[in-house]
Amino acid sequence: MPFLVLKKRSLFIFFLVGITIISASVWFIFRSANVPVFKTQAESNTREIHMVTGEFKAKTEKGNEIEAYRWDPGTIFMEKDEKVNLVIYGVNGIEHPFTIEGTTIKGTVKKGEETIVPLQFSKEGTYRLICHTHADKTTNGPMIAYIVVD
Ligand SMILES: [Cu+2]
Repeated sequence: MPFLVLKKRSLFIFFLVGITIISASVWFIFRSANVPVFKTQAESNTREIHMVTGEFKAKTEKGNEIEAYRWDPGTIFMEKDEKVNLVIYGVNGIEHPFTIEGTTIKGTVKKGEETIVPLQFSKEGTYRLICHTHADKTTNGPMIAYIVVD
């Protein structure tokens, strides 16, 4: 009898380990499909701020269609030297290649994908996140968000 109990228990443990490995692999595969711009380690002292790409659309009185792509939220706030992961989810628009003014940070946000942008500023100020496809009203913008660091 003790032998049988032991066998059942080890089978159960084997099953548990199996389930854990399978769910970890599924999680890992799902995560790596998201193609972050910069690889980053999850750190407990890194705050996450979420953003999406959106679109405003309207018709003028003459019947012309006008539209503007937007980062939403359009303004985010962070402390000087604070570590933030800006997680941008592409909803409207196929692609948004961006840079952050005054830095070397650049990347592309694609529809249906999440782009993770690690941020840390040693200087206070307002930094503009600019989409280069929709930079002003002539190109269905301005698609500019403001990162306020103080
Ligand atoms: Cu854009």
